[in-house]
Amino acid sequence: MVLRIPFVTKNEHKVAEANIVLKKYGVEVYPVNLKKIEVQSESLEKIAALAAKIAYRKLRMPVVVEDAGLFIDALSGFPGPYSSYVYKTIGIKGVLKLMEGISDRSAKFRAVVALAYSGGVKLFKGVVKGIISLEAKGTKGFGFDPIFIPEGHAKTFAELGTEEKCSVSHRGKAFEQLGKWIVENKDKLIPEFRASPRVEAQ
Ligand code: ITT
Repeated sequence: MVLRIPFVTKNEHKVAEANIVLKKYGVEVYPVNLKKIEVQSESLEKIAALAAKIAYRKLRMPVVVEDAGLFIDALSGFPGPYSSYVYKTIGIKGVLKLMEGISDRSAKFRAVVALAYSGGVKLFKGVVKGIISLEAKGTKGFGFDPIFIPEGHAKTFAELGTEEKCSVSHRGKAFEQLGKWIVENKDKLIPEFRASPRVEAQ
């Protein structure tokens, strides 16, 4: 039996990447079209936890949300929690421009996955270190993938492709932990799905 859990996100890439990792744990997430309430905060943990809590109140069944961001060392962690806004405004070109002439190109992606259920909110975190490339390369993935080269690789996430990205990525690591936790705590979650009238809601 596959345990299907709603994932509040409008980003279908996140869903696909999560499912690559969750498959081996007998878990699958599916996107739900619910507004993800994002508080203004510098903390991905706070943003994800509160969004999950609110979604749980609405859905009344275990639910997952994720907040992620790109943190560039030379820019004091910018864009961090503002990654989505920065991507939509100045975009990849703008970030490369900000990095012009900067030799320290180290950066990291962070992801915080929040699972809300009757027992509260559990957080699962993942980080991947790497560097910002000198130019955008590759067509796979989404967001800042074309300018992020993970440690130990010579290619950007957008050149590597989803499977390889997930084996090292922030999201891959965070969802790995979620999968393990669910396997160990299935007894706590399954009764809640049974009790919910909206178990198959999508
Ligand atoms: P939801 O909030 O609906 O889940 P989103 O794409 O807006 O989707 P975030 O708020 O977590 O997600 O935004 C983080 C931004 O950081 C995202 O829009 C991307 O630009 C970037 N980002 C996060 N993870 C990424 C990844 O794996 N690869 C490339 N860029 C990523």
